[in-house]
Amino acid sequence: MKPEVLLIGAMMPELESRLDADYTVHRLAQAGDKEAFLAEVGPRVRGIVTGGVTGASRALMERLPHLGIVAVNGIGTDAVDLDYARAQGIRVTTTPNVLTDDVADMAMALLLATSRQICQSDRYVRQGLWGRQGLPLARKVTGKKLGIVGLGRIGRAVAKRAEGFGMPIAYTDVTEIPGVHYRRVPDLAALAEWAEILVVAAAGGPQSRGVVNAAVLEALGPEGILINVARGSIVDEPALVAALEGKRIAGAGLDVFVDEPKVPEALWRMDNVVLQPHRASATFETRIAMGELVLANLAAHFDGREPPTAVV
Ligand code: 8YV
Repeated sequence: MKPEVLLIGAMMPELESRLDADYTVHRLAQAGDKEAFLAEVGPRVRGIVTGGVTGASRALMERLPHLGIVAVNGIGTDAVDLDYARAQGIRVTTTPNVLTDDVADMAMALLLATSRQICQSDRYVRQGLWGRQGLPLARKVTGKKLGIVGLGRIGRAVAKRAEGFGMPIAYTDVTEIPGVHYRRVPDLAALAEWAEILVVAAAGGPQSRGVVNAAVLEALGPEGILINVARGSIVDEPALVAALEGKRIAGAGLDVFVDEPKVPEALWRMDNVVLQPHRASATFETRIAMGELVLANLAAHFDGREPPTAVV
């Protein structure tokens, strides 16, 4: 008998085929009446496969009395009720390390695209405006002061790349990060005041909710650029829109939003904003590696072994 798992969101077709080979997979996204679907399959489900944003709420886990594992196809656990999982003895696994480079690459891509007006200039060429109309000058990247919010694996990978651009680097984190030579500025507004570009690379969740607020954006200032590749919840989104509208910051490069896939429409119209549909880990190579880890965690759990990348 194959163990039964609930798939929330999609994985690459190759990986879903492999999931189908070893498990009976119930696809929540394909269910018309989700309530009825969960009432029917819920008692048989022993594992959840979900994304970093979709996670697993307490309300969902409560409907699955034989749930033993939540395998997150991502690094973020802010959408998983970890306390409930811990209390119920439910394993939670993530896919660390394999996506670090891609997310840091995306931070640099957004940083470059926003500063150098790559998307705006691309639109200018496609609209046939070259030769007929001017374009404002862009902002230099090399040598700009970079503030990093959250110096975990991804934050450090961003710093490493930024060193190649000759950028002085400082960071805010809850503790001093050992083994790095970057300056820690514990107060986020002070970091923003110093920085010319602020990259958000912290974990989501209640401890970071809204910490990039109006005061931090004010401190970043009218020449400053905000990049977010972490979680939309870390930035006070209405305050960000207001800061951009009021030209209190110069621009933003955003891969994540508070209520995905909803993106505030005010941002669509802004030329100084570069938008991505939460795609930082969305490369072929990385999604394969993430999926392999999901499968390895599930296999270990159902074989009675320790999952390789468990967080609970
Ligand atoms: C993924 C993420 O896009 O790792 C995370 O926490 O948010 C992203 O890498 C997401 O998990 C896709 O399922």
